Amino acid sequence: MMKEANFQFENANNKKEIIDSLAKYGIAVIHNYVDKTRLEKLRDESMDLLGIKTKDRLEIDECALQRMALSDFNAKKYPTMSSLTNDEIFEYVTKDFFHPYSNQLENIYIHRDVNKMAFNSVWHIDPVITVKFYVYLNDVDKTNGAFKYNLGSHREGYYRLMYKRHIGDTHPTFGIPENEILNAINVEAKAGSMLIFNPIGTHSAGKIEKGKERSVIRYHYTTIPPKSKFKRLTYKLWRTKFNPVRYQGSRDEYFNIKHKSQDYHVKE
Ligand SMILES: O=C(O)CCC(=O)C(=O)O
Ligand SMILES: [Fe+2]
Repeated sequence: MMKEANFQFENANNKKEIIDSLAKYGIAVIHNYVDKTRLEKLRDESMDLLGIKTKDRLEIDECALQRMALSDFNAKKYPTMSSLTNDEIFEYVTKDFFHPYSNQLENIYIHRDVNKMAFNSVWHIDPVITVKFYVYLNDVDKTNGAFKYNLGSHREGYYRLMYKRHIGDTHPTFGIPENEILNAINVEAKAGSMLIFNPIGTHSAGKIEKGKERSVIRYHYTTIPPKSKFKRLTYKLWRTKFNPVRYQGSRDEYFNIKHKSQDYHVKE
């Protein structure tokens, strides 16, 4: 365990350190980011939205998950949820994370898990490149679903993901065996705390004891890939030294080099 790892912050003032933490550890935690007034509103709007039966709403026992594409999200009806993303930190982090490519807020997720964790409670990496902003709506500790992250695993995660892409494995979530997890941390934090994380690093939702619950809201940002009509044709040249794929890449490759493992050619 990297005990000295500094991925936790008391406020969002030191933005550069926050992005450096995201690059180094795959996660940055800003404690008590959302103040009480905003938190109350965020909670009310989330619970209201969570109650609506949309086509993307999932429900298991008392747990419910609402997943919205930004195009389905009514920003006027949910002003606090929507305006949170106007905070400086969102643009600062996403700009840096995807540099030099453009990015978009693609999805918003809200979920409330009661008595158990219904989703995402095994160690896994997500199958796409995103950066997520994730707010605890109640106080969270190890007994009610503290988020778990394997520090630093996003660097190899990127290469895992590219390997999966290149062998054509498009499974929705890639599980990682427990015995490969070397630097696990639990994010215990108060309501209003914000986690910013890179989900190609190995992570998991924590377990929830009976009688307890956890509510969260998550904003998922993705890149917007440059378009190329020749992409499919030229893919065939992938293993040759003319390798056009190297330059075209895929959507998964379009984010800042500093969030990937940086190797170089060793001279011997
Ligand atoms: O609910 C959680 O704490 C885990 C969520 C998760 O796996 C994700 O956002 O990719
Ligand atoms: Fe995930």
